[in-house]
Amino acid sequence: MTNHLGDIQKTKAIIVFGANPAVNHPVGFRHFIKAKENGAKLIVIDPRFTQTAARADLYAQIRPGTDIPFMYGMLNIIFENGWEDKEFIETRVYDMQSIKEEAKKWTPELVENVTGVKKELLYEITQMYAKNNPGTLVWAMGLTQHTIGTSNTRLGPIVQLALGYAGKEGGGCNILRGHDNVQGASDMGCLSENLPGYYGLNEGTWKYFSKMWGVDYEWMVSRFVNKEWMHKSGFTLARWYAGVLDGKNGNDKIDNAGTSLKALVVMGNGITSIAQQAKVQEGLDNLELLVISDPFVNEAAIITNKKDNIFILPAATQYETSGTVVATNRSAQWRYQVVDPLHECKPDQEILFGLAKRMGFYDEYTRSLYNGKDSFEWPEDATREIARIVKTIGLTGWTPERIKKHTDNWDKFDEKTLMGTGPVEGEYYGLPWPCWTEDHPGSPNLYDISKPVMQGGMGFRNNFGLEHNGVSQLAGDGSAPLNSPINGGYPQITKENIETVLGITLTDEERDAMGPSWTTDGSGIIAKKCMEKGITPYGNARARARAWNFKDQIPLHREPLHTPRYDLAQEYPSFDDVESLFRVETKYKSIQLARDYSKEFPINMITGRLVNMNGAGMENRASPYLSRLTPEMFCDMRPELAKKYGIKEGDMIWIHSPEGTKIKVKARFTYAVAEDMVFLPFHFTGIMQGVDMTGNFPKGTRPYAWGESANTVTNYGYDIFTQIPETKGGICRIEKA
Ligand SMILES: Nc1nc2c(c(=O)[nH]1)N[C@H]1C(S)=C(S)[C@@H](COP(=O)(O)OP(=O)(O)OC[C@H]3O[C@@H](n4cnc5c(=O)[nH]c(N)nc54)[C@H](O)[C@@H]3O)O[C@H]1N2
Ligand SMILES: Nc1nc2c(c(=O)[nH]1)N[C@H]1C(S)=C(S)[C@@H](COP(=O)(O)OP(=O)(O)OC[C@H]3O[C@@H](n4cnc5c(=O)[nH]c(N)nc54)[C@H](O)[C@@H]3O)O[C@H]1N2
Ligand SMILES: [Mo]
Repeated sequence: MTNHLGDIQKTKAIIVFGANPAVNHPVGFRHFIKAKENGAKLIVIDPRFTQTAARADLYAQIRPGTDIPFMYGMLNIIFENGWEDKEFIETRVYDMQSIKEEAKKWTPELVENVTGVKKELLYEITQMYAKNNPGTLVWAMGLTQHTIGTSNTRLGPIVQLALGYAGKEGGGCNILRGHDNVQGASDMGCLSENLPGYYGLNEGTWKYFSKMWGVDYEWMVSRFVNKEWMHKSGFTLARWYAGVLDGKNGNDKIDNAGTSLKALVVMGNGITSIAQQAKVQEGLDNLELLVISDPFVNEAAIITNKKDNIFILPAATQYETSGTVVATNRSAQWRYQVVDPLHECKPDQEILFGLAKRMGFYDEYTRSLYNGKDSFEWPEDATREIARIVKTIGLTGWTPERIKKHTDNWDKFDEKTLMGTGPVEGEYYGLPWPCWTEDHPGSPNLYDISKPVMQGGMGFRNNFGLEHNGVSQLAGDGSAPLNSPINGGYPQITKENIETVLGITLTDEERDAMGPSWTTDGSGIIAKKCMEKGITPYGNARARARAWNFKDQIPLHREPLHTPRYDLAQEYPSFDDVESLFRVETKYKSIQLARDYSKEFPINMITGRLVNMNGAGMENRASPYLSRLTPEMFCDMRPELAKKYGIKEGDMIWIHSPEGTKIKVKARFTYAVAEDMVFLPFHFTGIMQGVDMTGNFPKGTRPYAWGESANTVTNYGYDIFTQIPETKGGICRIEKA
């Protein structure tokens, strides 16, 4: 999220692509409603007429997976009418021209054909959005869960750049994050392709982290098969089972240093929430060891036929432990323990410490927490460690004391600006990152040059060199943060260029202590010097509309792997298959173009959320009150569609997927979905393709609701960059059970 929820109150227009905050972020949605009360327009683009859409001024029922044509359609109209922000593009963007050329192809007629949205409505939406300045662009899972999810999430910001809505109060990209602390979890390196703070896996970063963790780099190397494997991404959560199945029985091949996975340790994930549940079940069945650390009976243990070597460790909940969490807008909060861990529960860190002890690396694991002292204080010393090491996103100004003070005084911050008063005056709530130094107030809105750096201002990051093909990557004149000593762009700050760029002279001591660049400067001197001068350590560059290191340099439309429009799949085919993506063979074109699946599977299928359930749903289905609202798994469809198949409301139906899997669910009628579409919530499990597995629950632990999992029939398909499953673009066939 570049801005924050309260900032949405300052906008003039909100365009929502594939998010349903009225249901999934109901507290955050209050700010949308307040914005509307202030006169802002709300536009919703969603294949379903959701509760959010019900509040919209304009709503477009888009065909799943066609947001790129829709956005190019908007850009086409914007450029045709000269509604773009020419100065912004001139000084702060690299290569909008390529986008303009692609947008020309997407005439309103073509967009209507591909997306199903009438060209008059497209025009009306574009005009409303472009004429109400600034507008904010909001998205969530409706954009990401596609084979082209990454391209979707690049084109949204490009719309903002074209209109000059980036880096502005009331503008920006407000991406609504999911779980409590999911922002913090990804910041901390819970992804398989990076170290904490999004540091890439290369020798330089491993050496930096080894040094900062106080462990020998060679020891770190010794933990891997060899050095080469230190630089490779791991498996993703979405496809761990492929690591177990090891290419056998027609499963995707793996590239895992010649071995397959034998054991799975799960901490805080449902497992039943990932796509391809029939494969997940096969993966679970073939494990030698399954360890689940969870406050609830995680249903991964229930849906497997495995009879032994399954252990459920009772993890404590958030109420039984403390530490920092990071909100969707990058603000930290201190979470205080409410009660001691109940019964034999243990907080996650104690379980991890125990694991490290038994695996023989507890000393190395905790050394940096000690940081030279005799003992460490949990979790305060963990926060200090993070602040010492993570420069890239600017966690360097966080201290437990500062964060606690913010949490303790949270009533003294303004919700629209995040600015504090009284004891917290001059600081933004939760020190939203980047918070460069202990004197820095945090950054409420990213890339905002209307503020000085010491008040949260900054340009775009210089991360891709100084020039590309002879074109400067640095920002143009007049585009530096307010009061900057430099008028235009500047490079990211290194030991080598700091004196020239900042116009300072270092002492010998400073030079000796300083790391090679702002990202690996353990001494913190680079950040400190930059703050004194009002310079952003990461430089001031152009946002790239064309990213030359991506498969698609500019975002391109590619049809979902399983599309109801085979004609369009031939015109806008998916990617070539990839031999190893996060260690697993990942198929695209070979599946998409194998045959026209839509003849047999003519119905669009999308999945999503219910207000009373969360994620895999075990937590909520263990509550009789929440379960009562949706006591069983169902499928939303229009009565017109149901009639074609002789289905009446409340009938049980089979839903079949192109993979040959099926689920038996209850039909529920609604007019919220299009006539050729069904919608499935993904919060249920316990029944696998008609087989009730709930007898596997230990006595007295069966939840109050269970059913088939939508993810048994979600279709194969993974984003080419992140490997997120294509759970929002698939097809199916239905029949009365
Ligand atoms: N009650 C509740 N709240 C939650 C959660 C929960 O499980 N329950 N989960 C949390 C988590 S982890 C997350 S990530 C967020 C997710 O929050 P959202 O992203 O809002 O959740 P979804 O309902 O999965 O999907 C949003 C919308 O995308 C639409 N959509 C599907 N395909 C497309 C498409 O191709 N294009 C467009 N434009 N729209 C499409 C769907 O119809 C749906 O209305 O919610 C969080 N909040
Ligand atoms: N078809 C389809 N599938 C989807 C999606 C979709 O839209 N459609 N959305 C996807 C998205 S965005 C997400 S985020 C996932 C969500 O899916 P999951 O991450 O599986 O969702 P949760 O049910 O929140 O799982 C959290 C687990 O952690 C446990 N837990 C809670 N607190 C703690 C704790 O303090 N410590 C430990 N160790 N465990 C704890 C809970 O009991 C629960 O079992 O689903 C994904 N799957
Ligand atoms: Mo999520």
